[in-house]
Amino acid sequence: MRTGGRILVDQLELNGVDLAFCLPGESYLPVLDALYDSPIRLVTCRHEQGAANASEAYGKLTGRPGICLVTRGPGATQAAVGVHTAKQDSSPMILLVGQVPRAFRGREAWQELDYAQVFGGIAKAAWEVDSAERIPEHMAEAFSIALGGRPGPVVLALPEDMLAEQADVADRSRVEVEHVAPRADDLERLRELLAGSERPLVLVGEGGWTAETSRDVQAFCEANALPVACAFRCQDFVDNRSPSYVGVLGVAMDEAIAARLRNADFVLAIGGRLGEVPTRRYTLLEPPDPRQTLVRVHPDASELGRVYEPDLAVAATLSDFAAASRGLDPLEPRWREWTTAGRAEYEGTLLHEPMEGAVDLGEIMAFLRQRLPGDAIQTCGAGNFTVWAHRFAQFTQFGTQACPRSGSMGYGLPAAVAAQLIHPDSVVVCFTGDGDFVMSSPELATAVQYELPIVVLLVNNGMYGTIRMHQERQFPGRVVGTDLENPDFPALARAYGAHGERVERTEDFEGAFERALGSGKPAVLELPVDPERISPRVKLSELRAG
Ligand SMILES: Cc1ncc(C[n+]2csc(CCOP(=O)(O)OP(=O)(O)O)c2C)c(N)n1
Ligand SMILES: [Mg+2]
Repeated sequence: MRTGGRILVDQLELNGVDLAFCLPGESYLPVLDALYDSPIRLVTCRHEQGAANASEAYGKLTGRPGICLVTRGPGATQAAVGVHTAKQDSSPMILLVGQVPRAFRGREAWQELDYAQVFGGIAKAAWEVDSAERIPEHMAEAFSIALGGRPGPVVLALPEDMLAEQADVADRSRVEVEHVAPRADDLERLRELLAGSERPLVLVGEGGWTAETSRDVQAFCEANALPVACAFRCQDFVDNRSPSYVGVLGVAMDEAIAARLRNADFVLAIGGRLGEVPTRRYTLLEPPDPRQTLVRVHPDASELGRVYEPDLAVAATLSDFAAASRGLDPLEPRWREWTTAGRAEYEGTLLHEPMEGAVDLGEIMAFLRQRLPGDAIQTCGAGNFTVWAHRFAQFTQFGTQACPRSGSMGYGLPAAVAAQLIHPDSVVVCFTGDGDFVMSSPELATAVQYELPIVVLLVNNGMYGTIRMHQERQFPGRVVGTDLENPDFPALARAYGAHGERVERTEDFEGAFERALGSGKPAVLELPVDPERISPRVKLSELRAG
């Protein structure tokens, strides 16, 4: 006989869970108690937003579901942002929520919510487990749904009396996702369509990517001299130094890569969602039947015909497709010049315009490109500072970018906490803004408590810069709601027990960065920047002038 809490934790263990993020609540004490005896490392966060974002990042970095435990009502609603990101970003995640006792259900008891309803439109699936005996069955289903097809978040509500109940039930086995290989005739058709093209482009995105998938896709692209672009915040899917890599289809997209997608006559989209961002608001690829010949590869058949009508739809696990494509006889590339030109354009985007003020983010990013080891992990939230962080970074290994494709502020710090826990020996850099940082700064306490030496680079322009940029563009000079009065960030960092410094000049950055790494503690380096340079190629005064 085991309690519901014990049965649940046993299912986590046999599914290989080694780390879980929580904010405790009295609604799931039997689960916490079972974790007391478990090898699973339980990391206590300071806000459910942080716990949920950290577990989302765990799912993104490991490919196995991130586990998040929160209490009912207020805990669950605060965790919702991480569930939303896991959905938009196709990351496997399981949110476990305490629930009122079964006998009180439907009375709007204290902190009661109907989780299936609340999360129905956010998660991939959400339901309530109502007997301890069926926990193994429900957990197996939760893992299958989180990992299968297009990965995503699952929410399970756990009535507190059910967790305390004893049951005699056998465990299920570890959930593995079935691999679906592409059909031989699909590969043949792909080769034919590609052979008929002159300006092909391969586009890679989320949906069960692995390091092996990266290597195989890159080998396929290089063997055929094909240009490959990454979807927004999937920049670590291909080695950016490859002669085939031509850039990222992200927010603040470079004109050259936008034109390359618009002018392509053939697009092979491996994973990804062909969503609003990589298609630049559905203009570079026009729904429903784009001008480009479209080959769509996705493990989830329901994604294949979404928004766009492909010329060829291939339902396959991305790694199986990648391995099979690598095995295809290479074609004589009529597009070699097209690819070389794309590569040259990409290399051009790494050059930055000098920035106003004493701190030049382009220079700092150029330094980091040289300084950061290949396995360094970069995280961020949302804001214009990310445009520098993405545009001027070069990724060489899969699993080194943990950023929210959902564009959610507050993600970077908890994601850095998760990244450093998973990879204790890697350098973890969190790019953040003055607005973005304050949204999840309590997780600095988590980083201190668990002795995680993450380096936070905090770009301070004294405003919610992204929104100011749009505001000045649409309503020049009418500044409202976007100015920020900020705390003394280095002092705040030190108060948490972290290392804190303000870097006043570009030339001081290197020393400060080395001191941050050398401190062995979480570190916050504030970079005060001139608000005039609102984005790498946009000046505030020019926007205002129209
Ligand atoms: C949770 C959340 N709330 C609001 C927004 C809208 N938003 C996007 S960027 C941004 C400003 C971010 O400010 P900051 O971190 O200072 O970065 P900056 O743009 O100034 O570089 C806001 C408010 C969002 N993306 N996510
Ligand atoms: Mg700002």
